[in-house]
Order: sequence, then structure tokens, then C-alpha cells
Amino acid sequence: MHPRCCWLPTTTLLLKGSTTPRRLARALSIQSNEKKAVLVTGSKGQIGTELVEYLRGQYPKVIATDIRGGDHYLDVSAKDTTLLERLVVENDVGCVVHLAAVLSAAAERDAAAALRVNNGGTEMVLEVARRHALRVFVPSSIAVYGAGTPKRARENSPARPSTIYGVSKVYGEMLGEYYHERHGLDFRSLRIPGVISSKAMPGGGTTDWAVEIFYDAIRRSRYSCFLSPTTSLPMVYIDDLIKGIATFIQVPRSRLARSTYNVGAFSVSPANLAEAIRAELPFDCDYRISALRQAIADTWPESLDDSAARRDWDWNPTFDLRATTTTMIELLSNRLASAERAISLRPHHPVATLVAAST
Ligand code: AKB
Repeated sequence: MHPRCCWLPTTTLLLKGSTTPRRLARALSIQSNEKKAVLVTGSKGQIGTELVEYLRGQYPKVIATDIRGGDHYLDVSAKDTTLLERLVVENDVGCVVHLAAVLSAAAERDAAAALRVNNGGTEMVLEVARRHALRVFVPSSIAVYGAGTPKRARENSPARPSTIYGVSKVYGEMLGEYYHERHGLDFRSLRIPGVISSKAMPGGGTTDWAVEIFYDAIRRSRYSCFLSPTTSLPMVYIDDLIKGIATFIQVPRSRLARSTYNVGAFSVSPANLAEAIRAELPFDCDYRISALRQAIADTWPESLDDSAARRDWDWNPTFDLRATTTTMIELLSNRLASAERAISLRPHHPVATLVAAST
């Protein structure tokens, strides 16, 4: 059991004067979901790849699903409730981590697909979770904010996005909170900034530059950035995010004052990150700005006020810009070097495929 978990025994819950049958049922379903299997959608994505690995060290069973394979094929946009329910029941799932989503720039290019995957997928997951009293984690994003948001966004800052991705994330948060209020569902969400990671590439996002820059710095000593040098956005290093999600999904509900929290770590612009890389490697960055992605980034906040997450459930990121930069360079240099070797020996080695996909 997680060290911070201290569940009240059933009798204590029953004896408490204010406990209604509905509250009791909710508390019992939350309690009984602890350490059952976890099902992850979008398990092959940037966050899923590392989260599944981490959760496998913590839970008896983790079912990794993805449209690109994983343990089970699952296309969330198809809304195949029967398939999801079968996986839940057969594997005694207690918690769903629903990561599958179309990211901001890709969503702008195909809004219909984004609505099918992002809204449709969340609708299906919440409905199955309601029927089986599952705990649900659905990531939200800095994309919920819009042009009227202050530069440093709080949870209650205006969230009026001007992108279809942002709209879908607001919808996911609000639908989850509705299920929580109306059906007692244990819905949890985090507004996640750009994620910097070395194991799996992001795809179709506006913050992807902050990962691409490391690949190109190591392989070519140069990068052409699609955002302007001064566009500063909030970021988090993957290790902090993974530990944060794992903590957040396990923390007793009684410690959460809200369903949706901001999580930030540091803010960085392309020029600042290029400078941090240049302190480690010979490196040049130029700018070929994408009108689409720049317009999206211009509506997002520069930083996130995450004091509520720090206070309520101990969110405590440890990687700043420097630690992220040196760690990324070290991990990626090793991985790319072994991939180069793998490419020359075995063209279908998984790391070789990762490198090929990133080029
Ligand atoms: C994107 O850039 O679309 C995502 C996000 C900030 O949600 N990384």
C-alpha cells in the first residue's frame, strides 16, 4: 500500500454521524480500487510509454492499451464500450488512466478526429468507469487556458481556449467533474504543461519543440524551431510528471480539495533552452516559425500556479531547466549511440525504430 494511504475501516465509516449511504458507497468503491489492476489508454504515447513502466513496479497488473498495439488494441474513438468493459471485468481493473488524445496542432488540422478521440474517448471511459465504480485519471493541459488568462495561470483563472484541443480538454474536465458530482465517480485530472522526455517522441503538439531540440542538438548540432525564440511556456521533466501522476492517482480522495489541479515545474523559451544546451554541447538554433503552432502557443500561459497541488498531495517537481537539460543530453546521447549501433546491426531493433521515427 502507498505509504500515505490510511484508509478508514468500514466500521469507522459507518459510525461517523455524517456518513450517508451514498458517501459510504463512494468511500468503499474508492477504498476497494486501491491496488487493483490499472488500465492505461494511449500507452504507446509520450507519457504512456514511461508511465506504464513505472506503474508496473507499483501495481499487481497494468493493462496497456493503444491504437498502436500494447497489450491490447483499443481505438478509443470507436467507443467500443463492450471491449473496454470486457478488459475491465476480466482483469479486475480498479483505475483507468486515460491518456489517448490528439494533441493541439494535430487537432487544429483535423478537428473532427480530435473530437472523436478526445471527447468520444473520454465519454466512453467515464461511462464505463461509472458502471464499474472505477477511479479515473484523465490528463488535462495548459491548453484549457486562452487569450484572457493571466501569464501565471491559477486553476480558477479564466479557461476560455481558442483551440479545438483546448475545448476538448475543458470538456473532459467538466464532464469528469459532472460525473463526480452526479454519480460519485472518483474523477481526477491534472493540467499538464509541455513534457520533456527521452523515451518516446510526442507528436502533433505545440510543445514538441522542447523534445525535438535535444534530438537535433545531439545528432546534428543544430535545430530549426517552429516557435519564436521568446515564446516562454511551462514545462515538466517526465520523471517528475510520472511520479506525480502515480502519487495523484493513489492519494486518498479526502486529501483532494478539487478534481483538477495545475502541475508546473519551470518555464522556458526556445532561446533559453538553446542557451542551456549550448552550455553542454556545440549547438546552433534558428527559427522557422509555424504560424499555426505560434498562434496556439500565444494563447497559453507562461507559467502555472501549482500551489494547490503542492499543498494538497505533495506535488514536488525536482527537475529544473538545468537538471532537465543535462539529463536529457546524457540519456539521449546514450540511447542514440546504441541506436546507431543497432541500425547498423539490426534495422528493426526497437530503438532503431524510435530514431527512425524521430528523423
Ligand atoms: C501540446 O503541445 O499539445 C501538448 C499540451 C501542452 O497539452 N503537449
